[in-house]
Amino acid sequence: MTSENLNRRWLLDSRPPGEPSPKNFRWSEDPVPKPGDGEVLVRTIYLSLDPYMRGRMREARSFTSPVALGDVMTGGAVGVVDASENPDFEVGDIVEGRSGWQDYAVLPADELRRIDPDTAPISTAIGVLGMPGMTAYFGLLEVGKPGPGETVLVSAASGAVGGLVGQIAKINGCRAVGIAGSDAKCGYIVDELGYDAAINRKTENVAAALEKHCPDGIDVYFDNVGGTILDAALVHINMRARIVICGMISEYNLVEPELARRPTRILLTRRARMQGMLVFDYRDRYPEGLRQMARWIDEGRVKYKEDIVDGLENAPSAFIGLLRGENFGKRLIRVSEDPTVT
Ligand code: NAP
Ligand code: FER
Repeated sequence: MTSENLNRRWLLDSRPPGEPSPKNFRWSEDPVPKPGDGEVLVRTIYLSLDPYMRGRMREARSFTSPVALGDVMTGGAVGVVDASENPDFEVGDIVEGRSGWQDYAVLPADELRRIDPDTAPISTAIGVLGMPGMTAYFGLLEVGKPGPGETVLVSAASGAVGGLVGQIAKINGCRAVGIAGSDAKCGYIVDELGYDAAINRKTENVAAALEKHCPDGIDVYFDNVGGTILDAALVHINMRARIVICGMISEYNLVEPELARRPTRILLTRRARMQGMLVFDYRDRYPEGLRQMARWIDEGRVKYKEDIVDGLENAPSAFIGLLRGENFGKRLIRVSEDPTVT
């Protein structure tokens, strides 16, 4: 799938005002770069597609700088070392790093994580055993602080983060209720992941369904979507509830933030805590989180679902589809053949 002597890349060509279009991305074929002293050339195998990439397309700075116009789109990836000018890495090593939307990237060795292909499928390094997994783990346990018998509500509940949050809630003895965008996703989270109830946000009245499925109210709301679903959830929060503001995907493509009146007064009267979380704050504790998630997978207590799209050329349409909710599980691009799969 990759070319022997060219680096195929997706560059940011323009900034979308609302929903991104394929026209915002420019395809480019450039020479394969050479690693300098201490650097490593990595060939991409799996490219992660994540909602935060919509933020990188904006001019505003957030947890990191925006992608400059004409630069390659940023993104985490799993790849194989193709050439190394660093004694710590050999050709053939599997690594995770910020390669971006391209076949090849030169990266400093200290920004690479070595991946053991015998521990788990290597694609998990950008999923359950990577950034989304750590978001679910630390977001729920450290910010949500769920207690046994409590009700945990999760939105985008079949997704890369949400699919894991519900399972970790169950491991902690909670009642887990998920909101998802199709009957197939709702069936999957109850039948496969062990959620106690699911709400289809497209066919059900979310407010009425929350009343029905959270009869004792909500103690932890793990919010991935913001907007009207957050408003509906707030109405049902209990005294001293914790609301984990993980993401607000329903608002990412809005041209202007909706200025509707929001029910934030409920936070006051219920002495609830609504707190933002950024996974990178827990970087120093990733080894603990990764060890625990790997153990749960081995024990069969945590399952994960990948939504793999073949071919780097399909990255823009697959990303636009992710923002529309077309993915079912952690969306990633298979850029080149996985050498660890036989
Ligand atoms: P994901 O859940 O695998 O995919 C996104 C999902 O969002 C879609 O499948 C869709 O699910 C839902 N969605 C899309 N448009 C929506 C809308 N208008 N209203 C409601 N739901 C909508 O993605 P992910 O990687 O796990 O990310 C989930 C959230 O976590 C995102 O908000 C992301 O930005 C955030 N995040 C935050 C951090 C952090 O450090 N704070 C780290 C990672 C991710 P349904 O079809 O089921 O509705
Ligand atoms: C994400 C959404 C938002 C995410 C990070 C952010 C890593 C951070 C935004 C900011 O710092 O403004 O999915 O994932």
